[in-house]
Amino acid sequence: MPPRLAGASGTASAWPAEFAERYRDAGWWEGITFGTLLRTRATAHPDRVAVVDHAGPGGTRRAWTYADLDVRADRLAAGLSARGIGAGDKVVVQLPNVAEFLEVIFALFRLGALPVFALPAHRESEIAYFCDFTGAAAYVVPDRHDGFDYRALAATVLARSPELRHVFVVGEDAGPFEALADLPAEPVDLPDPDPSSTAFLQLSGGSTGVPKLIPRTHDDYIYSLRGSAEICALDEDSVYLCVLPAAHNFPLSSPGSLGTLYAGGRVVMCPRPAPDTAFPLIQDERVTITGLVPPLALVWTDAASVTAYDLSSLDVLLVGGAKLAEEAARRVRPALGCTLQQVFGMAEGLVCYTRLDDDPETVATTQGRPISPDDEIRVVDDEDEDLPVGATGHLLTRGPYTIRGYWNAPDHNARAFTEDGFYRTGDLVRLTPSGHLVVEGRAKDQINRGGEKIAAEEVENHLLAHPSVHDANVVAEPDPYLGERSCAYVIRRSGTEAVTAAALRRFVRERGLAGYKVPDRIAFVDAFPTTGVGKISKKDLRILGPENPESPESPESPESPESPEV
Ligand code: OOB
Repeated sequence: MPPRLAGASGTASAWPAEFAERYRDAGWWEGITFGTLLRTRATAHPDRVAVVDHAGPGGTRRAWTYADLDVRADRLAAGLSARGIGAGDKVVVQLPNVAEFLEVIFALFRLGALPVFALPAHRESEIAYFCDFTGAAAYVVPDRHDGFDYRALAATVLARSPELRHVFVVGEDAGPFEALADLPAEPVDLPDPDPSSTAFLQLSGGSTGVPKLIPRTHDDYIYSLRGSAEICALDEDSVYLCVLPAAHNFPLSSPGSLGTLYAGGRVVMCPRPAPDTAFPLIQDERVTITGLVPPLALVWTDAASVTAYDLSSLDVLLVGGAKLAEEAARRVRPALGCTLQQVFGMAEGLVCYTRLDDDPETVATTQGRPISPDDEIRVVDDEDEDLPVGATGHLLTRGPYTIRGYWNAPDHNARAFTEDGFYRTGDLVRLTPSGHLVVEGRAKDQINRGGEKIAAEEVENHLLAHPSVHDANVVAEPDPYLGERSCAYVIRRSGTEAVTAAALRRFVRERGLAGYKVPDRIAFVDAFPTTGVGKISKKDLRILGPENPESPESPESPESPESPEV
C-alpha cells in the first residue's frame, strides 16, 4: 500500500508519512474530527451553555447549550445536504460574531464540506476571488451588519461566479435568497470525515497579488486547540469573549471560540470591539478571557480606567496579531486587573504564547514560545544558514499544526516553503536563551495595519488598473495608534488627466476592495528610489514619510479610517 499522506487529500502539500506517524505516535493528532468533538462534549455536558449572543429578534440574548449546538449542526447539515451540498464542497462563510457562525461551521464539518473563512470587511474583489478560486457551491452572509447590506454584495458575486449555486442569509430578511433559518431538517446519517483530511480553508495575510488559502486538517487544528486551551488554562468555567472577527485564526483557535468549546467552556459573541459594547458583556456574562489586537488593547486599557462597568471577572487578556509595544504591555495589569498573554501566531500554523507563569519581564518583552515540543524553529540568514541564539533573522518553522503548502498554489509553495517543509514566515525574529521569540520586523511585502494584514502587491494591482497611474508602490509607515498604516506612492501617467489621491482611493474602493486595504495616504512622486542594482527600494520608500518634500500631496487624513479588527 502506498504511504498514507496526511492532509490536503494526498497532494504535495500534505505532511510526509513519517511526520504524520510521528505526530500520531506522540499523541498530538488524536484522530478525531470537529463533528465528533462537538458530539462528545454535547454528550458529556448537554446542558452547559456553549454560546451566547445578542442577535435574537430585536437584539435579544440567546444562549445555546452544547446539546442545542449539536442538534442545530445536525439539522443544518441535513438541510444543506438536501440542497446538494456534500463532502468536499467549498462554502464561503462571511458572518459577523453571531452564534450561527458556530452552527454553520459545525454543520459543514459534519458534512465534510469545507468552510472558506472570509472576514466581514471583505468586499466583491475578495469574495468573488474566493468563490472562483475554490469553485464554491454556496456563500453564507448576514442580511446586514454594521450598516452594510451583504445581500447586495451576494447578488453581485452570484452574477459573477458561475459555480456558486446558493446564497444563504443569516438574519431577519433574506431578501431574494434563502434564509439559513429555513434550512434545518430531520438529521440524516453522515459518514464522519477522515480526521487527517482538510476541514476548512483559512486565509493567509498574504504578500502576493491574490490571497492564498490555507488547508487545515481536523487533526492538526484540534491539536492546536488542545495545546492553546492548556496553555491558557481554559476549563468548563471559562467564558471567552469573541471580540475580533470570529473567522480569523486568532479568535477562532488561540484559544478562541473553538479552544473554549474544546475545554467545555462558554463562548460569548461580541458584535463590535469597542469598550461600550464589550465592557457590559464582560460584566453581565462574567467573561474570564478574551483576545485583542494591540490598538484595541490600548483603547481598552484607556477606557478601563474610567469605566463604571465591573471587569473583575477578567483573568486573562491575550494580545497578538501585531507587535505589542513594551510600554503598552506593562499597562495591561494595572488598568484591567488581569494577566497578559502575548500571542504571536499565523493562520499557516505556528502559535507562540507567553505562559501564565512567565515572569512579568518576559511577558512584557517577548512574544512567547511555541505550543508544541514538536514545533521546530529555525532563525536563519538570507542564505538559509542558521544563526546563533540572540541573532535576528528569518523565522522558519515546521511542526504538527503548521501547513506544508498552500491550497492549489504549487509555484508559490516552492518559494514559501523550504525543500524539507519549513514554512518561511516572512517574520524577522530573535530567540532568547529561554526559548522565547521576539519579533523584530518583517521581510515580507505586507503592511500590518493594527493586526489587519495587507498584501502590498494586491493593492498595487488595483491602483495600476487606473488609466492615469503609471506605477504604484504600497509600503507601511508608522502610525501612533495602528502601529502601521499604508501609504501608496504613485507615479502619474504623463499625458493623462492628473488624478487626485481622493479619486484614486474612491477608485480602489469601487473595485470592491475591502476598506482596510484602501491606502491611508497616497503620495505622488516623479520616480521611485532604487537600490544599487536598479530595483525599486521599498526600504527607501518607507522612510520617505509624509513630511518629505518629494511627497507633495501629503499628508491626508483617511476618508473614513477603518477601525482595526484583525
Ligand atoms: C495572526 O495571524 P495572521 O495569519 O493574520 O498573521 C500572521 C502574521 C505573522 O506572520 C506576523 O507577521 C504577524 O501576523 N503577527 C505578529 C504577532 N502576531 C502575529 N507580529 C508581531 N507580534 C505579534 N504578537 O495574526 C494570528 C494568528 C493566531 C494567533 C495570533 C495572531
